[in-house]
Amino acid sequence: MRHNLRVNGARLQSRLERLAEAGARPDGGVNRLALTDADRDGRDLVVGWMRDLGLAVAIDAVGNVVGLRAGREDGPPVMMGSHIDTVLTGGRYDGALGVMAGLEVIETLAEAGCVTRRPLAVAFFTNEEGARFQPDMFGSLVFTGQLPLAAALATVGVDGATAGEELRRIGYAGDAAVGRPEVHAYVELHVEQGPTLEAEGFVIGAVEGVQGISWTELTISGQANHAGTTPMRMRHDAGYVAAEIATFARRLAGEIGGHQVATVGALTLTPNLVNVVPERAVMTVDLRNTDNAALKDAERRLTAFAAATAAAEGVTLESRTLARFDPVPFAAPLVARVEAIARELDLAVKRLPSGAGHDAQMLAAVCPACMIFVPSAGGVSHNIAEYTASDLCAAGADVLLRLVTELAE
Ligand code: HGY
Ligand code: MN
Ligand code: MN
Ligand code: MN
Repeated sequence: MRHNLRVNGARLQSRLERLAEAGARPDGGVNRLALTDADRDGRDLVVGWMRDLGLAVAIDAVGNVVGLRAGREDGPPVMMGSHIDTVLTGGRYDGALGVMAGLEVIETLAEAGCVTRRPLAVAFFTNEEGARFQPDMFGSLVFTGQLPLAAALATVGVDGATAGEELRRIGYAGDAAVGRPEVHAYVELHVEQGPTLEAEGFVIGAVEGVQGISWTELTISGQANHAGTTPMRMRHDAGYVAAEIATFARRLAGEIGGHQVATVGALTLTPNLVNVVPERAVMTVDLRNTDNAALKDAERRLTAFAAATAAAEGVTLESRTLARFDPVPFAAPLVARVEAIARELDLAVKRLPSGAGHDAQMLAAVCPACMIFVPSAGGVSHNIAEYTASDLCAAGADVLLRLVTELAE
């Protein structure tokens, strides 16, 4: 369907602001950790908007929510979506933009009296962030048959809560009868969360794929001892080994170069007291690279260093994989259409990989999938200062509108 429709940027902005009130932090950020009360408040708000737009809302047994708009014909929908859960120090765009833009596309088409041949859907997937429950993206993993439902429901979060119980507690345990619907194609609008588009003066990112992601939890067990009386040669200092591993990870990323990144985001010492040699350290290591071979090399080198350092200090080391995803390419014809549509709309567009994980990488296993990026101010995300100007959000939503109406004919 050829059209010159444009979204209503002010309405899109207003929904983004309204959703940001669910889990609003006093410092202006957003904290909607998966399956918390704030997540429930956000879910209730979005489901209400879906119903106001006349969408048929289905909630599956892992809490994924899909709003469906009938087409002129039946059949698998063209789906837009993302997530509405956030990290603890989140902003108002990561995930939310893709879902709010999907609603805006539906409303723009409804106002214009346009009914596409194929049905359209707007979805948000449970626990994209993985900040509370790992692995991340377990909602879209279940939705695409890549993780058993039981495994997701049994997941125990960093706070000791069980995902299945939390889903029931917030009223989103859904309906086991809601299976895994077929999807004709999936398009996700998302903020870049990195510096490239803004730094190079582009408005739209035609995302070629998502880099590989490796999340590991290391538990280091040594011996608590007196900080003053214990000679250095007699220590089994779990905190020291954790610090060595963190420093090694940082150096390793520099040595490997390219897109390699390494992050020790969580580190807990026990007993965490000024005058006690730490007996235990629990830490996470996040390694990513667009090049899977290089990522595997980084994993091997980090594992070897951690084992050698632990042995030398006389501490034990246990390793647990929290998530491991190979790089995922998006459908080349769709990436090309994102690029071409951006140009038709006179929006400067650049092809680039995604540094962050996204639900689109899971949908890519079951249908042609792609992503549209818009710039992040200062390249900042997973930070309360996350910001993307409303005209850039609207530009991304215009590309989404045009692409999905094309795919739905
Ligand atoms: O970590 C990620 O890339 C995503 O935000 N869950
Ligand atoms: Mn996201
Ligand atoms: Mn995120
Ligand atoms: Mn993400």
